[in-house]
Amino acid sequence: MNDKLALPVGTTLDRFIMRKQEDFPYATGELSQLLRDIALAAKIVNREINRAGLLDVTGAYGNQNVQGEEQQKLDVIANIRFIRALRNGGEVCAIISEEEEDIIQTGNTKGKYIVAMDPLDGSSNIDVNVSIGTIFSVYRRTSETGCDGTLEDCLQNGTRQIAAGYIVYGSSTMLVYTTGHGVNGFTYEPSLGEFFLSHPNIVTPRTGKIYSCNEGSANSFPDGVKNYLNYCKEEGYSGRYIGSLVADFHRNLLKGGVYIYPATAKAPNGKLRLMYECNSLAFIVEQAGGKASTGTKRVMEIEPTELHQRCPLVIGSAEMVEKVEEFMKAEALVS
Ligand code: AHM
Ligand code: MG
Repeated sequence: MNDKLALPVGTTLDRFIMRKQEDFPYATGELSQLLRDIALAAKIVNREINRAGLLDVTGAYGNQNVQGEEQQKLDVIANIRFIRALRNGGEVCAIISEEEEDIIQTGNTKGKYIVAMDPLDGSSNIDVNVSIGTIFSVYRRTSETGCDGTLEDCLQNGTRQIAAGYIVYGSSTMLVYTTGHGVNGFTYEPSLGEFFLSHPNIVTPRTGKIYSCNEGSANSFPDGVKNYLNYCKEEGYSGRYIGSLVADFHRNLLKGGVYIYPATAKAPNGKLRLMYECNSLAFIVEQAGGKASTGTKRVMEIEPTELHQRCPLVIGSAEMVEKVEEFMKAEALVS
């Protein structure tokens, strides 16, 4: 018999989540259920994305989201799928979504958790077959159960996350998540309809040779970032920018690198959203040994004041993020 056939099939996401639950002595299984609900929605969204060229789901929906950006049909579909899965699961009382201005109350007033999510990030890439992703963070509510989630429940800083993850819909579909005990990655096997553990205990390299930013906006980057980009070129680093945060982040997480979306003239506070883009990836990168900064301070320590707040983001290999901070600091001293 072929030796490979004698090997076990592998660890499914469900089994992994169950095993991890046993590591927490008082876990009641609610967070495990919540993670499984997210995985279920991810499978459904993955199916829709894979059919994107065949069905009439690409292109603009003729609507704009709360940030005034063009909403794609798949954004809307993904938003509906994730909300439905979380509502049906029963563990989540309120959701913040990039696609909706206000807090979404699920009606599960007994739910202990809050989810912040970008249901489909990088959506301008859908029509051209480029990787896109879902990003999420989970918080425990601070208010008593029995009523709707409150604004205070939703506006907790990133250090209070109890789980975060992303799904990258790419050459294969992967779900990567942390509950604060390291980072694990699962690859989707479509014929079996299961995610399998493929990247256990992800540790990001201390440094790398990839920098990722939209250099088209470089004229309006802070001088510290401009100087850092010159340094990257002198060092012979590679520039890699997909324009899909999850995909750029995922590559840099595995290979080592830094992703930078600083303040620009067009986006004076940066473009990316604190609650469901920056904080979620910050938790993951820190758990993998990397760093996430605004260029001057740790992202996860920002006290949020608005649901859709933006912040500059420098994220990736620890030494590269520190180097950007050094350049920013040097420039602040000069001016
Ligand atoms: P979105 O949430 O509207 O999809 O915007 C976020 C995306 C990120 O995925 C990506 O890194 C960034 O916007 C690209 O922005 P730009 O085109 O300004 O480089
Ligand atoms: Mg987004």
